[in-house]
Amino acid sequence: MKALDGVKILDFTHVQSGPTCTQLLAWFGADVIKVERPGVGDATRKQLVDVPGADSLYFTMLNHNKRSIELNSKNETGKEVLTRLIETCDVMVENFAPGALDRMGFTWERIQEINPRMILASIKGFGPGKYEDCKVYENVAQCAGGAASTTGFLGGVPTVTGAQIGDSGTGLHLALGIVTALYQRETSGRGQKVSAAMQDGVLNLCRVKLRDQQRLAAGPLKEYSQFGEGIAFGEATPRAGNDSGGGQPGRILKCKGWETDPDAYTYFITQAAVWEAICDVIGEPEWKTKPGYATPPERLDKLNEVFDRIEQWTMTKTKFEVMEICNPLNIPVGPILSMKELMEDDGLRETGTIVDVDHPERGRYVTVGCPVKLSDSPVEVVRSPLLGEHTVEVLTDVLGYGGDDLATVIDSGAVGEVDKVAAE
Ligand code: CAO
Repeated sequence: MKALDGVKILDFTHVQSGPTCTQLLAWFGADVIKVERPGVGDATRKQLVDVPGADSLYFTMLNHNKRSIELNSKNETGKEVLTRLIETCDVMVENFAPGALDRMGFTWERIQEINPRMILASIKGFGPGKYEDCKVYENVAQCAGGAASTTGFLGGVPTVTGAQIGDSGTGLHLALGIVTALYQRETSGRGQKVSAAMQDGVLNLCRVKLRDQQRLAAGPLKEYSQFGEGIAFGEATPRAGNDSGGGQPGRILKCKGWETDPDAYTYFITQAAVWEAICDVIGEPEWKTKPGYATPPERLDKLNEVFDRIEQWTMTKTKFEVMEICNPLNIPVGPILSMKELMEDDGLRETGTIVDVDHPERGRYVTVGCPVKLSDSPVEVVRSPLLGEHTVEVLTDVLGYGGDDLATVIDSGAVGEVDKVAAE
């Protein structure tokens, strides 16, 4: 038994934002049927290829637990099959460029006519307004949603983050919208349109930076390093390097081995509640009572001095030793972990967050499993489908095609090349 057992998803998504969303729904038990252009498929299948002839990791890591049907949605027979899929499914998810679904002839009005219980969930770059027609990729969303202007170091260029907050972040937002709409349908009996714009999703994740924008009106942001450095604030929330985004000052500090290991660093938070323990650990016990150091407000103009001193100590320890010493004292620290270290982390493997998957074309690879754990709906990560692997299965088992009907659809070319012998 899985949480979303019985829910059928018509997955018309591609690249990253939409597939992230439908992969989550598949992990929670929904039957996700990915509709792909015959002979081509999701463009990511052949992007950043590392094993010639095999689906790329970009595709496989975003499309687990789904079925794939090849279908030309611009061909008349293809449109008939798509119409039957809309009749049968509960949710249709898409992240085409603005207007693409309408141009196929499947407007929201038409979809409601076909199936009034259908939930149409869409990701676009921007919401309604002057940019609504624009195509958008990850980094554009990070720039337009406020992440880039607030990431990086003061005086440096705006910077994008490695976390895919525009694509995967918006996919997460959309997944919540979908299950919420499914829940409302239980009482309303109707479907609805669920929209998530990547700019909005990024801005939502940058909420604390909009908080700081408004706090600027009340004076300098004292927890930002630039305050202690005597650098005046401008009109907008500045880039704050690795300063903590909350009320407890924090920094990334060098650890033993930093000269040769680019990830020999720790994040160190000078949480007020454990200040005394920090003073003892770094060998500055007099700071516990010394005027100018004893309380958090007094320290705000001395953060560079305080963190320089803490760093003198962290540089004598590895990032894991810092963790071992500070954790029992309740001092919040965290090692900077590389992708290599994460991939080899036994704990993450035990919880199913890092998983090995076997694939017929590419062999074994590592992926990120479901990051949300439901105690009554365990997740088993199943490899991504090959292009059109389930075309006949979906036509027959899900849509009820058979005999001459099935032969007509296959011969029309609308569903790509299928093994006709097997289909019979
Ligand atoms: N059968 C026939 N045609 C199909 C099809 C199918 N099964 N699947 C897709 N197509 C067609 C679409 O109808 C569209 O045709 P038209 O341009 O004639 O309407 C065409 O394929 C291309 O679709 P697209 O415009 O969505 O794709 P693109 O590669 O040009 O743009 C992207 C990609 C991501 C920029 C755009 O889809 C977009 O802005 N999406 C919304 C925002 C988003 O999700 N961005 C994140 C992407 S992840 O970084």
